[in-house]
Amino acid sequence: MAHKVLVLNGPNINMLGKRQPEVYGFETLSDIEATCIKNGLDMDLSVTCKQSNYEGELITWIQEAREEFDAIVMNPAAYSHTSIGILDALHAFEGPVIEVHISNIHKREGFRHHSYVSQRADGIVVGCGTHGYELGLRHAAHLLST
Ligand code: CA2
Repeated sequence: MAHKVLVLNGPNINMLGKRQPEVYGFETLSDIEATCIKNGLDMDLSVTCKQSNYEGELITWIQEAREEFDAIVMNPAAYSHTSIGILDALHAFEGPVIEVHISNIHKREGFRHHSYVSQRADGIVVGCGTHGYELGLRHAAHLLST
């Protein structure tokens, strides 16, 4: 049976393709989600995508994922740099967690260089553009198969 992977996106990712294309490109969240589902099929993964601008909603979805999903691929967006709550929720999730950032956060402002989520992540994809989601899914598939 296909492994189930939750692709979670945090605040402002719903604005992709509408503003700051020089940083994040022209793809929209819908484009990214459609590509994740398609790539997932090629990797024998059943992918579900969710996005929220609310920290508590993301935390609830991570808690619920314990029952439903085998892995999480997450772009926590700005909450990467601030949220101990999301880190704690991810610590309670037992499967692989892959952190994705579209931009190279280490080339940007100092406040983006640290991610709380990285303390839990089993893999981190940074600065590969939206292709990073495919790389994250591929690594999740690899970890789930070994
Ligand atoms: O590079 C990434 O993927 C980020 O997680 C994107 C976040 C940013 O806060 C992180 O530091 C790095 C921002 C998400 C998109 O924000 C937008 C804001 C306005 C217009 C378009 C996108």
